[in-house]
Amino acid sequence: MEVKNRIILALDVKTMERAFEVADAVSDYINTIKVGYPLALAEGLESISMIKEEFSSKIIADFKVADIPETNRKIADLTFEAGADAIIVHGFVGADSVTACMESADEHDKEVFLLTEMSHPGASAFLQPAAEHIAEMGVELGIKNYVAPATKINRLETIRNIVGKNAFIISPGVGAQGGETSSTLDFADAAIVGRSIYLSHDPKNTAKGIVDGIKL
Ligand code: FNU
Repeated sequence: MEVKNRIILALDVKTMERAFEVADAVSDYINTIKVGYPLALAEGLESISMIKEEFSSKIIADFKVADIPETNRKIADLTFEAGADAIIVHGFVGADSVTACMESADEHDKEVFLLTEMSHPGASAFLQPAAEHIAEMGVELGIKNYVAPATKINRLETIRNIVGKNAFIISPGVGAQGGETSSTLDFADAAIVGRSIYLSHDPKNTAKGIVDGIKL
C-alpha cells in the first residue's frame, strides 16, 4: 500500500462532522485514513465511502476481525463492499479465520493487515507470548501486510525480522501512547497517529510537524 509521508491518520472521532474537519485539515499531508469502531459505530459503515469520496483517501478499516471463519468472511465482505481498501484482522484466532478474510480480500481486490501484537500495556499478558507465532503464521499464509506496536520498538523489530524486509508494517502507538515517529519508522513502513493529531488545537500544523520531522 502506498502511504503518503508514511503517516496514517487514526480517525477515532465520533461524528462525521468532526471526521470531515480533521481529514480536511490534514489532507495536504495524509492520504491514508484508518476508520475504526468509534466512527463506524457512531456514523455507520457508510462513513468509509463518505471519507473516501470526499478526500480520495485510502481507507483501512480497523475492525480487528476475530471470529470463526464464516463470520469473518461476512464481516470482510461487508467492509470491502462499503469501500474499504484494507481490513485489519486479528491473528490469534488462527489460520482458518484469517484465511477467510484473505479470500474475501482476493475476491474484492482489497488487502488484509494481520495484527500480530498490540501496543497497550495489557497486550503483554496474552498476545505478546503468541505474537511471534502469529507473525510466522502470516508468513506461511503469504500475508504481506502487518500491524505491530510502536510502543515497544524491540517487539516491532522482532516482528520485522520474522515477516521480512519486503513485508509492509503499519505501527500504532505513536504520540499519545508514547511511541516515537522516527524510531518506529526504522522498522515500520508507516506510523498510525490518532489523538496527537485529532485532539490537537491545530491538526494541520501537527500533521505537518510530524511529516517534517520524518524528513529531518
Ligand atoms: P492513538 N491500535 C492501537 N494499538 O492503538 N489498531 C494496537 O495495537 C492496534 C490498533 C489503534 O493512540 C487504536 O485503536 F492494533 O490515538 C487507535 O485507533 O494515536 C490507533 O491505533 C491509535 O490511536
